[in-house]
Amino acid sequence: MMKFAWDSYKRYAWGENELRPLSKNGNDDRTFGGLKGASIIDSLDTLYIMGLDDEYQEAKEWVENNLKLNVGGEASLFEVNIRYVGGLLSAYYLTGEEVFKRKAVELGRKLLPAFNTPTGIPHGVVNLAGEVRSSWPWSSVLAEVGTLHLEFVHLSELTKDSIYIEKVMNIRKHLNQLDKPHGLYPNALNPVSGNWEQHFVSIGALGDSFYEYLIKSYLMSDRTDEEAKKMYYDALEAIDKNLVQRSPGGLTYVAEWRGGVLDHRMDHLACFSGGMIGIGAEHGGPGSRQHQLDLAANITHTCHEAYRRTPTMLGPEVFRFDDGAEATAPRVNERHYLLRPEVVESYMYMWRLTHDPKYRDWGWEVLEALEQHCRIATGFSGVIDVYSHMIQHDNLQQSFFLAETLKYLYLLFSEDDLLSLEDWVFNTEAHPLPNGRNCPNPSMRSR
Ligand code: DMJ
Repeated sequence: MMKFAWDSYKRYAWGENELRPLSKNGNDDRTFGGLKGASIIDSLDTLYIMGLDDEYQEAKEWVENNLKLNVGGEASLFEVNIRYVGGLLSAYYLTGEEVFKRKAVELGRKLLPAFNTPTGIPHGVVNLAGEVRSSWPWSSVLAEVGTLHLEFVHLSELTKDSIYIEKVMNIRKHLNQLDKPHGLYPNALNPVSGNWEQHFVSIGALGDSFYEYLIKSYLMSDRTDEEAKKMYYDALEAIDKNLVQRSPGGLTYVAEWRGGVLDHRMDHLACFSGGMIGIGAEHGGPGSRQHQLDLAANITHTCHEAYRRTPTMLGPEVFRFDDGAEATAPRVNERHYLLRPEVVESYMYMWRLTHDPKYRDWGWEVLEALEQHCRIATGFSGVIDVYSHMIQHDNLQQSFFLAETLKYLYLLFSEDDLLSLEDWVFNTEAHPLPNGRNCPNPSMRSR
């Protein structure tokens, strides 16, 4: 599947950010400013661990000769960090090739102007030409400002320049000292005043990877980062108390919170939380371990149900638990599947943690559904309505499909020592970074 996705991208969209398989061309969305080749950067480590050596060499050569960083354009700080910086760092740690480190560091430096705000809470958009924005038309998003830590710690380690760590520690300290409604973190804050902008809380879109980076910062520090640990378990306790619900049919889900009122829906994005809560369960203290493992398993089960209750066996973008809905998507505009990874991500973590064969069975179901409904002659594509037998494709092979969905599926069916969870921490785009004991010394030069 990876080879087919790669060959299709190469054939129709080489050097562009993503493949549009129906129209057989590239996707020139401006998320990355003037940066190109997002699918190549996102694929480097996947190709490498899968032993697709020729393809990995093509990708590496493209980075050496064609990845231009002296580009302008307004880019998403979050997306450039998780895909480009994370992808290049991970390729460096896996292969030891200096070119990846050089490019990661050069790009990391270009992200720093985003932090020139009165509070140091970065703006979500960064001008890659280095121009500083004079106004902040939008608020900063929790998941975006909270999903820099893993990569920035490594940038400081590699450059011996503490500026990156200082930037992310400032964000963390700021978030830590803010008042939180019921201990919950709202999803938006103002980079000028530093205050919350509204009281919308979610572990799906806009919130998700903030929580993930807290527990992973603790794990990546070789379990020394006590501040991250405390913030994670406090946040999880508040989520458990205020957001975790049980449907009439017995499904556990994590609702959203709008100024104190629960919205009984879950984003597909929120399904990453099964895996996150699973890897955190080990470290929260003996009293909470089993409870957190059960919560992780129950959420993962619910996400599987969201897939199982569609005729395509692919899950919708949003599923609801109100007006008689139970992990289904009554609204037509919430029924798409974008090749997202979060459900197989949780299957992979839960498999590694429990070795319960059901997680491999569930992963296989997804693999078959992808082959049946998302594979077309010219690549893989998302689908517009997972409840329809008449499949309509969305014409996009997302770069995270190569970085995450296929990598997590591969790891689900590999031995546990391939990118072992002891030694590696995956960034939110599934790019593995070495944990404290191995950091920053490249330790996996052979597969
Ligand atoms: C990825 O880019 C990352 O996993 C991010 O944290 C959330 N969304 C996509 C995949 O769905």
